Amino acid sequence: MMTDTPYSFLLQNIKTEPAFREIAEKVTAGTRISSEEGLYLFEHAGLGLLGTLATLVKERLHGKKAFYIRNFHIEPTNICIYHCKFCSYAHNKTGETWEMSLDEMLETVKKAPGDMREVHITGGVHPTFDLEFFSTLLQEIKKLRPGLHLKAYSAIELDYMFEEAGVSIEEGLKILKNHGLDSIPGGGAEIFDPEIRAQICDDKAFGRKWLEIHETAHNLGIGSNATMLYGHIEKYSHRIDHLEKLRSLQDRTAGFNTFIPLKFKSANNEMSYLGEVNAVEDMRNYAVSRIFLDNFPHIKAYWPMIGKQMSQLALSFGVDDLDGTINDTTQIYSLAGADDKNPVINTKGLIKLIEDAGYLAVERDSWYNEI
Ligand code: V47
Ligand code: SF4
Repeated sequence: MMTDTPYSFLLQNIKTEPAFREIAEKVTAGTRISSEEGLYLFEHAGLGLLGTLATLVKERLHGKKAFYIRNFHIEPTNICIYHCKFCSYAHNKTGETWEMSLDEMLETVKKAPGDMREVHITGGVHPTFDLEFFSTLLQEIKKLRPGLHLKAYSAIELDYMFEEAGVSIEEGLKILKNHGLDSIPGGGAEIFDPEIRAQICDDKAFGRKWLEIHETAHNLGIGSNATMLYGHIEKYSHRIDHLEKLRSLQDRTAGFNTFIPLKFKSANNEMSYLGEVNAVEDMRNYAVSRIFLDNFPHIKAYWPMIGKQMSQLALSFGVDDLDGTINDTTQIYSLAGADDKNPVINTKGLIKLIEDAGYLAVERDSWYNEI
């Protein structure tokens, strides 16, 4: 018998094959689904069923709340030693090269409105921006704005920084933590499967290194986010493998704050010929992620990537967080053809976006404490 929830009636009336009923019963009862069941959902489930199940999971955790944060970005450089085929941002793709000095980055911090709670720092992997430079950056920002949460450097940037400095992951992370690092963003995860990774980003850190860096961070009390780049050459089985690896790491550490699916955007890169998956696939992907990652407290739709309207829709497919009040300093997606060419939104705009979609806008800090 299906557990009684506001969705029981709906679920009982979905005319489905037994496999769907079994999965629906598990999700309704709060029982974890297996990788095989996750794959089955990806391969066979329709949007209606996925939306219903994902909403059930999301509302059990957060009710009608949808979170946002006041944050801004610093992208130190677009110079990158790597050659990811999906990237439209690095200097070897755009033909333009830029790097920010320490003073310029500190100037950005000084100019940021006083109510900002978080700065997200990430960019290309510059050959000479080293551990000392990035430690100093953190320290100087903390001096200027002690209350600002520093979410900085993807595992790919960290891997290069630590290798060059000749320190272990643990030593490197301890140094950065002592200089003010609060958490690590989710970038660089792409797809963990080695065969797919070899075809889309063959020269940067392996998936297992990404996982090792995040696990070590969690063990040192540094929280982090996780991402997955989807909608290119990967198959559903690779997505499930990726989600399964994140779920088991989260079982060990509980250190991930949120999961952010990143839709492959096809403009101006070596994988443009693939085009992009449609909005239905985006919503299915959010929903399966929400259902499968039962130990992740939050699922984030990064609105500069899918656009404001699709972000509103995503709130009905398992998403509970729309990231933040980004200014136009982030270029990763605008260069790759994001729907939003000028990703700027203020707090009022973000609240309206959420409320117009029928949800309750809740401001959060970087640890998802409600403000
Ligand atoms: O790792 C690069 C992705 C990531 C493309 O932690 C692309 O809160 C799609 O990780 N199409 C960096 N994606 C950005 C990132 C991120 C974003 C928002 C929030 C957080 C967080 C982290 O951007 C890269 C790569 O996976 N990316 N090029 C592209 N053409
Ligand atoms: Fe460099 Fe990141 Fe672009 Fe890869 S995705 S080439 S690591 S900037």
